Amino acid sequence: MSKTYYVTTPIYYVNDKPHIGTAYTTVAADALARFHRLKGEKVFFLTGTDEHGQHVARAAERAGVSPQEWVDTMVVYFKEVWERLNISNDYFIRTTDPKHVEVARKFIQKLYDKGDIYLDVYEGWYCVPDESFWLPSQLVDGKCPQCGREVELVQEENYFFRLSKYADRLLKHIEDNPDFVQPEIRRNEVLSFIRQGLTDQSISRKKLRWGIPLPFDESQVMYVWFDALLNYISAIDYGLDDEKFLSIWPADVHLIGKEILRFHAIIWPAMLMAADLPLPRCVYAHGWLTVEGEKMSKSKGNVISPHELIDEFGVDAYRYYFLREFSFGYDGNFSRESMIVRYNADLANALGNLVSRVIAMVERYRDGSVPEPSGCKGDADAPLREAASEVFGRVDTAMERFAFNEALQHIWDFVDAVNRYVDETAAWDLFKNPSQSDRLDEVLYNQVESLRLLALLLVPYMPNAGEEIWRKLGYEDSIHQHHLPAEAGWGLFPPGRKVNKGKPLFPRIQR
Ligand code: ME8
Repeated sequence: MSKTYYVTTPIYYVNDKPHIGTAYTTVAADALARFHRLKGEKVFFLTGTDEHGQHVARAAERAGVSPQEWVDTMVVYFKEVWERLNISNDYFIRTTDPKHVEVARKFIQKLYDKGDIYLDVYEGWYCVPDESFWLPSQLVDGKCPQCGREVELVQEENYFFRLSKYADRLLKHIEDNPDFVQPEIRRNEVLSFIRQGLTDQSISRKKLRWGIPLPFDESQVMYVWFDALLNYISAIDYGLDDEKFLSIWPADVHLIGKEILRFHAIIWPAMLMAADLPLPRCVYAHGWLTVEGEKMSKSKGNVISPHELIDEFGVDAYRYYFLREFSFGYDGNFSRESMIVRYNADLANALGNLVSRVIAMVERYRDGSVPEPSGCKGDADAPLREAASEVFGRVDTAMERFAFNEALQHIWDFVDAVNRYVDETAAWDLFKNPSQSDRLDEVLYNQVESLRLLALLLVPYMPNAGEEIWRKLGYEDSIHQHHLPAEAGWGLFPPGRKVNKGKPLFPRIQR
C-alpha cells in the first residue's frame, strides 16, 4: 500500500482571530492536499489550533473569562473561516483535546525515561507573544530579536531537553538531505545556526497553570512549543493506534512561516530523534505578507480578515490571488489594487471569457450539443494539442517545489493557448460556410475538450470554478472523483452531451 501524503499547517494561536497571513499557509496547504488527491493519492491534511501558553492565557484574562472558555470561543472563528475558504482538512487538532494531552504526556515521559530530560535552573528572557526563550546575548536593544517587543525576565527551575545531544546528527541529516529544509535560503540559515552550537532547551514552565502538566512532575506544565509541535503526531494517533500512525507518518511536508523555522527544523527533528521516530521529509518555510507595504498589526489597525476579501471577490478569486501573486518562499505585499488587476485580467478576461465563449458557440452553432470530432484537422490543432499534453507535467514539477505561482502560470499559459485557438480557428466564419461543417465540429470538440482538462487542472486552486466548469460541460458527477494525469489523454469528452451556459464565472469588477 502506498503511503498517505501528509501535509500540515502550523497550528494557530487562538489569542486572536485569523487574518490573511494565517489563511495564506492554510490555503497553500489546501491546494497542495487537493493537488495530491487530484493525482489519485491518499492524503491526510492537518490543521488546527495551539491553545495553551502564556499568550493565550493572558488574552483570556484580558477578556475576563477562563482560558478554556476563551479557546472554545476563539476556535469557532478559525473553523468558520476555513469552511468559507473551502479548506479540505481531514482533521482539525486542538491542543486542548484529551487525545492530544494524552499523547503529549506519553511522549515526554518517554524522553524523560530515556534520560533526555533533566531538571535545572533557567535564567533568561521570555517573549510572551512569540512564546520564545532568549539569552541576554540574543536580545536586540533589550527587546525580542524576533518581533521587537518587550521581553520578561524568567528565573525558575525548569526541565530541559538535551537538544545539544542531537546537534551532530541533525547537522548531518540536513547536509545529507538537501530537500529537508526548503527553500535553500532557509536551509542555509538553519545550517549556520546549528554550526554555532545548540544549547539544551527549557521545555517546561513552573509559574504557568494553562498547559499540559508533566507526568513526572505535576507542578510544572509543558512549554507551549514542545506541546504544540507534538500535534503533528497526536493528530494521527501516535502511541494510540500504531497501524494508523505508521500509514501516515512521516509528514511529507510541514508548511510554516519563516519566523517559526527553528522550532520546526531544529527542535522538532531533535524531539523525533529522541523518540526514535522518522523525520518529516520536508519543512518548507514561506515568506511573510505585508499589507499595503506595512507589517500587519492590531495597533496599526491594518489587519485584514479573509471574510472581507471573500465578500468582495469570492472564495476562488481569493485563493487564486494569494497563490498566484506571490512567490511562496519570499515575502510579498498585499494590495487591493493588485487583487483587482489580477481578478480582471486573469479571471474575468482570460478564463471567464474563454469559458463563456466556448459554451456560447456550442449553443449557437450546434444547439448546445457537443459534436463528434470529425477528424478534419487544421494548422491550429497541433499547438493546442501540444500545450494540452505538456501542461500537467509542468504543473506537477512546479508543485513538487511548492511553486504555486508557477503552477498557476503554466495553467494560464494553457488558457492563453486555448484562447489563441479560439481566435485562430474563428468558428463564427466556419459556421457561415456549410462546406466547413466538419471542420467546425472538430474545432468545437477541441475547445470543449480543452475546457475539460482546464476544469481538472483548476480543482486544487479554485475548487468551485473547477466544479462549475464541469457542470457547464454537462457532467453530472463530482469533478473530485476524476484524476490527472489519468484523465489527461485527448478525446475523453463524450460527444453528444448538452452544455449549460449558467452564470458567468468571474464577472468583471468595475472601478
Ligand atoms: O506561531 N504572512 O502560531 P501563529 C504570512 N502557534 N504568514 C503569516 C503571517 C503573515 N503576515 N502571519 C501569520 C504560531 N502567518 C504557533 C505555531 S506550530 C506547531 C505552532 C502564518 O498563530 C505563518 O504560517 O502565530 C506563521 O508561521 C503562522 O501564521 C503563525 O501563526
